[in-house]
Amino acid sequence: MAIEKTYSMIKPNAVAAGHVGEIITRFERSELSIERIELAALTPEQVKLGYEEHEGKPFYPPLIEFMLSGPVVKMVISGENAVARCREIMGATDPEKAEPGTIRADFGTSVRENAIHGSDSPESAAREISIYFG
Ligand code: IDP
Ligand code: MG
Repeated sequence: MAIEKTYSMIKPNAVAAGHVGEIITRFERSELSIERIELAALTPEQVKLGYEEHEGKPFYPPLIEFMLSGPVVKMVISGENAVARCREIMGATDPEKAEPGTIRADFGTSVRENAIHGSDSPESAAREISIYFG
């Protein structure tokens, strides 16, 4: 199986609510490794590029505003099938539809404020690592 890297970030609502430790613990207890981690305020340029694929959708403007509303925790996560495995640990986009025990089910407060981001492919991961870590 392929060793991959993925980009993940704990979104502003989960940082503000004090769930960083619990979320990081879930990755530490998984077979994945946290390679890089940093608390940071994103720039508008980073968020617009990071969510470029959603430009023009009704949820895009409030999503950009939300992602700029407070600090996030940026992470590079690696391991076997890291992209898919990270998304399993995160759960579905809508916290109400996410499997119990996933990060989004436990810490997401709405579809928009769903606590965590994870890349959707190795290509997106490389692009997002470059956008967010430079
Ligand atoms: P993903 O984060 O599970 O990959 P995407 O479809 O790529 O989901 O959407 C990116 C982000 O945009 C979501 O994580 C969520 O924060 C937000 N989002 C997606 N769909 C909606 C929606 O219908 N309403 C509000 N926010 C949304
Ligand atoms: Mg996505």
